[in-house]
Amino acid sequence: MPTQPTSDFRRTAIHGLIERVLATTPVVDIHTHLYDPLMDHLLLWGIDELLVYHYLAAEAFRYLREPPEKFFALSRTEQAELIWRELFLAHSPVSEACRGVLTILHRFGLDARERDLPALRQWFQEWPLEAHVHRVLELARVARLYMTNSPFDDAERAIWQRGFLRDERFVSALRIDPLLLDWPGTALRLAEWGYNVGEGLSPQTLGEVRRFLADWTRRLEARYCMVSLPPEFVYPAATDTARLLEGAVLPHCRDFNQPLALMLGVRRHVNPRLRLAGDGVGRSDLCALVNLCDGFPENRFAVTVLSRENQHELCVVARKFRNLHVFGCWWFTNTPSLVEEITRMRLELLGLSFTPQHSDARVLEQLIYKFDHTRRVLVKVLAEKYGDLAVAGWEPTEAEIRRDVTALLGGAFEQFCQG
Ligand code: HDL
Ligand code: ZN
Repeated sequence: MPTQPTSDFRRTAIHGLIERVLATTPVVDIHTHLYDPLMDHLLLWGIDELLVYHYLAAEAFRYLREPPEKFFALSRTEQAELIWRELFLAHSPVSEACRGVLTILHRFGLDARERDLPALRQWFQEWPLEAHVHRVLELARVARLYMTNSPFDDAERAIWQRGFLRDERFVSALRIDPLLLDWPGTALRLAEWGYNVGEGLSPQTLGEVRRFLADWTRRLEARYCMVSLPPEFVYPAATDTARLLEGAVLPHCRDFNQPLALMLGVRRHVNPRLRLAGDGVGRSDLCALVNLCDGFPENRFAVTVLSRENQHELCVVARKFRNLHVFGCWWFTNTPSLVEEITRMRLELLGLSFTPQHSDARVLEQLIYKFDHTRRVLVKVLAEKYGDLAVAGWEPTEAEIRRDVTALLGGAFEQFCQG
């Protein structure tokens, strides 16, 4: 009987295998705020946009004495200079958002230690966008990404109505927050756009809302509908939101065989003076999610929650309903300590039937850091889990690990989308 290698030796061997598989398996990024490069100037990229990202702005405001309004009156370049000074020069850039900027620069082979922002700016400006997009997706090993597309954004709506040659690496998702959260205001806009809707949610109006959703799903070739909802969201309820979900959005998703993505727990404009950086978080009542999954078994729900306190309960709800797919460590939970805690919990409760991360990137190059940091945590947690299997006598093969990782990095989500 050959002597069994020690469990430490096995764990080390498995760690190396997991590292190789994660480094070479492309990811499908299922939620971003990036845009097809041909959508005019909606796609943000370059060092100034990276530095003025609202995650860093929020952290810089904690050091600045001037009011936020004064910051926003500055040019992008001046805002970037100020954030660079406060978060990188006057204080060490230890936060996850700052670390992300350094990871990006490092992966491009740039030496941030020179602390020379003008030189960094010059480097980014030398690249034609098409080549830069290709290189970023290569470095991040992102096969394709899902955009957040809103017909309610005037600039974006005009681009879709004009039409453009699509880049198949940039997939569309239809964002419908104004429809579900501000029906009175949205009813006026739909009427302007030729949909015969009244403020009352009559069958006729709900039919026209479905026509609006169908028109835009076809125009965008959108793969799913998405909405973010506040902690106070409850279902069932005598609200416009509930009525529109039941009478228009969920029937639409069934008609188009698409999941509805719910992002729960965002408290908008906690400090409106900080603009995009001013949103907060609250614990959601996940009974609403139970009632939706239970009440609409023909619908599929892809769900992420913003509150750390909701994460365990979300896993338990997902164990009850196979029409629920859990995804991402969203926004304030996208920190190494919480990604590790949440991913370990999900593996232990859900096995491989979830999607650990999406980037939520707003600036192109963020794909590099968001997935570099995610892969590091995944290596650690997956090596631990597969090592546990090996110690229990179940030696995973490379093919099995590659199959599992492909599922975790977007494969399971796209299968969930197909129903
Ligand atoms: O609502 C959302 O999709 C959030 O991701 C917000 O866009 C938020 O501002 C964000 O960028 N979080 O990462
Ligand atoms: Zn987002």
